[in-house]
Amino acid sequence: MKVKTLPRSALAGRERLAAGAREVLRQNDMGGWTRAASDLYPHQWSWDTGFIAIGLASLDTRRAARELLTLFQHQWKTGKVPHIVFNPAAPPGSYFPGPDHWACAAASADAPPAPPYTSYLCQPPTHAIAAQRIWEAASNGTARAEATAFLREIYPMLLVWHRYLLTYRDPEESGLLTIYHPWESGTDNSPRWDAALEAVEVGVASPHPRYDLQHVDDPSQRPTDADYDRYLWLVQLVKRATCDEATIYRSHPFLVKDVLFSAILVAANEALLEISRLVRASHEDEELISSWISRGRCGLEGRWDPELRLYLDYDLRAAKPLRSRTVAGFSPLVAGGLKPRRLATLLETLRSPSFIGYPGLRRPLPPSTSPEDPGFDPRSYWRGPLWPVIDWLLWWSLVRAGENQLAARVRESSLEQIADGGFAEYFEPLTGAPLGSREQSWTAAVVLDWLASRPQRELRAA
Ligand code: 2M8
Repeated sequence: MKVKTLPRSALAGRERLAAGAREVLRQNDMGGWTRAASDLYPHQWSWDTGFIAIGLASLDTRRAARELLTLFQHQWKTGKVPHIVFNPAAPPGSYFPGPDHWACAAASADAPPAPPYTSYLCQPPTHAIAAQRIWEAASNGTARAEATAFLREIYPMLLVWHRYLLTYRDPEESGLLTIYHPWESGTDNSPRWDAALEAVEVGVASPHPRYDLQHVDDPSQRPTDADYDRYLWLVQLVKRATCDEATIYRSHPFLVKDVLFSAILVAANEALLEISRLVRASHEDEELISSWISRGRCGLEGRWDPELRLYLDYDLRAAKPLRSRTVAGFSPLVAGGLKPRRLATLLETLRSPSFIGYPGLRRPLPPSTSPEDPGFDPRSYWRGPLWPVIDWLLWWSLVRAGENQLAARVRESSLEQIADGGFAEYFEPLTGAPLGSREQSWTAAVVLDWLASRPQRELRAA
């Protein structure tokens, strides 16, 4: 099959885009780790780090490896990788809740030495996927040898991280992971969590500043004060439970099985399985990781909703599915291994007017929340806007599923959107307007990965 070459003007456009992406990552580089964004997010975030390392892999595999290793220096004794590692040099008043708010985590016997302080929540495990990508990108002799040494170093840390998730966050062995807070999902104010949050009785929380609102054009792009009341109350409850997982599991009012988190863990376990072979880990490790993959796929399959034709999260407290139509409904695509008929049905939903086929979309990309969902808001954060990082996950999953045409369309549309609107955190789906932070590291990172010889990879996978 012939690879189509781009006209000269398009190539120049791509080069400009790549240069812009490199510049965003350079500006946000704090020496060994990258802040999620220049003003809004001056710290290191866990799942952002995975995506950032994927982007850096196409520039410098050694630097990309360091990005992950820096994060894993702050791994908890339980294996948990904290959702934020706080930058001690960030100016006070730059982010709330900042290090002082979470400092009590240092009191837990499981916490790593502080400072720097960490949060006591976690986020989806993108890290093994990034580690595998770094090894793939290191193609010449020295870089390959270094990347193999890096895999040997990070493998045990990844293994205990995944083991933490599969034990503490899935005591039922359901294959689905429990989150304690919408921040753990990474899709903070998504309508996915509305019903479960509504049921939380918020007690007295101390007043909280909204520094985040200084860094966006319009407060409606961020979660509301009422959302923050709930977020901070849930943080306080985890604090009261002294971060003890069994206590949280018994007493916490927000316990939700998150399908996107669970699906990312399945994909990460596939990467970990490959890494275990590369580092010649034991046969028992291989068997264990393979069993985690099957358990995850099986758990996800049970969350299919034949009426919405999507996969749904599950509220453990209310003992019922959370019925909202969001991109998380496509999560098993990320996990892979779908039966052909189910894959076809799921792709029909993706192409339907509920998502990519919605009339009036600026580009054929899936809004984070379906415009047909009552919770849809085209400008509010995870309630409707398009997220390049989600487009990357979708593209990556479609390539893995052999759906190359649709994958290429997602990649091209998302690149076009970023070329027009810049390296924004998210975009308005009806107009394409950039929203949120303007120099978001993971947006730059996915652009770099997309631009690094992608058509060839799609053809190889075909
Ligand atoms: C957003 O979340 C943080 C809280 O963790 C915030 O709004 O302050 C989310 O988009 C999350 O997924 C992301 O990891 C983080 C940093 O980019 O920002």
